Amino acid sequence: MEIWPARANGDGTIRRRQLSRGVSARRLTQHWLAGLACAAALFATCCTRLPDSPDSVAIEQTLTPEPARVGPASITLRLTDPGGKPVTGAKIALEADMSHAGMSPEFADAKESEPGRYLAHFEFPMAGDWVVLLHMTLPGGKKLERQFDVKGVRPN
Ligand SMILES: [Cu+2]
Repeated sequence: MEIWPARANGDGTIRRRQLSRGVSARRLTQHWLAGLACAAALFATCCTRLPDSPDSVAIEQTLTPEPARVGPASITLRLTDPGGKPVTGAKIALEADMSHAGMSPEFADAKESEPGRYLAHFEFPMAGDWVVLLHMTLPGGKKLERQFDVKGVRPN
């Protein structure tokens, strides 16, 4: 990932980059900082894209409609602990992004509809490839981040 030379350049440069990329440089920087903090932490307990460690939460997602198309969509997330028991009381925020310039991300919160099962409603405003990020806080305060691809969202 690109690292913005925030010290070397003025605000103007950052703002221009923000506009040209169509996403918030500040938000991306936060992601980057989170990643850095993550890397600095013990790898064994670290968050994203590592194979599930024994103490990690399994997440199963179901997207409807399937295949995805432009318009309203919903995602159901089932969180289970290593013993297969539902993980209740988690806070889950979704962020859906496209990679090209000029798109702003879509945000939604998932609500627990039954123990360990969380439902979020949001919208795909454009056809194409999306990435859905899950920002989760478990009841004990532990934070988890996951992402999954939603390729080829169809035009309506
Ligand atoms: Cu787009």
